[in-house]
Amino acid sequence: MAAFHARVAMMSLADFPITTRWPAQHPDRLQLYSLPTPNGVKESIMLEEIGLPYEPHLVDISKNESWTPEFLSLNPNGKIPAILDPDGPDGKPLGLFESGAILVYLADKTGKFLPADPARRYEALVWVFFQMASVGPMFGQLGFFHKFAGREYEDKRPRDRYRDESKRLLGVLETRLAGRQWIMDDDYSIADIATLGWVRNLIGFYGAREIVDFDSLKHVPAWLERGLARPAVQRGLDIPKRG
Ligand SMILES: N[C@@H](CCC(=O)N[C@@H](CS)C(=O)NCC(=O)O)C(=O)O
Repeated sequence: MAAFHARVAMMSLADFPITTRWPAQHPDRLQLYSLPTPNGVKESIMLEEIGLPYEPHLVDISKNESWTPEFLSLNPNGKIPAILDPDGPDGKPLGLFESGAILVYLADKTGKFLPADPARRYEALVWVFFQMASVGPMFGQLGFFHKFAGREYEDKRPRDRYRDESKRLLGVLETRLAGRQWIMDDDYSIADIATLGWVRNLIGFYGAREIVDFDSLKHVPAWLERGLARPAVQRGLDIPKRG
């Protein structure tokens, strides 16, 4: 036990294999390993919003860089985003993956964008989990079957299934946002940050605007516009810059 503690205490960023492939120019700053995809931009938007100094590293998933041993040493699930915070709990470095967990960590670290009141905190987390477990996976599958390789499949039932489920989820958001500026009323939160990029991507890059009847909605489009008007969101959508 004592030996373990001594080892942890001595750890610096250089002890994390990911830094051999993506070296830290500023080892005192939080390191972000990402790409501006709907999951990746959650963290760049959050980091821009909170103003914490950080160093972004581009992980090119089209070149399978997230499956390299160096990346897998930080995220065994082989997917962006991941972070390494040199100043984690007790001042020790902390590595994290899973975009929702990273958002919660950054919110707790800075006391921003997650309500402090316990009941409201859990309510906000419900919507973060709703994005993580439903919006992201369903919209992502619709992207595959509507825009990417799955488009060629003759059998349209998978596409239709994810289209219907995506539409249904947009309806849930529509109801939640009726009479609200943000998902948590006047509190812009990590629930919005988690979800904005996915809705933008669904109707933009995935080209699914018509098939999910986006223009029949009122509150979701207005919320999206409000979100996209935030300067930190605009900056975050382009970080790390694609090579
Ligand atoms: N549940 C994960 C999902 C992350 C994820 O799916 N990342 C995608 C990009 S948006 C990725 O890295 N894909 C690369 C691959 O699968 O090869 C999270 O939220 O962090």
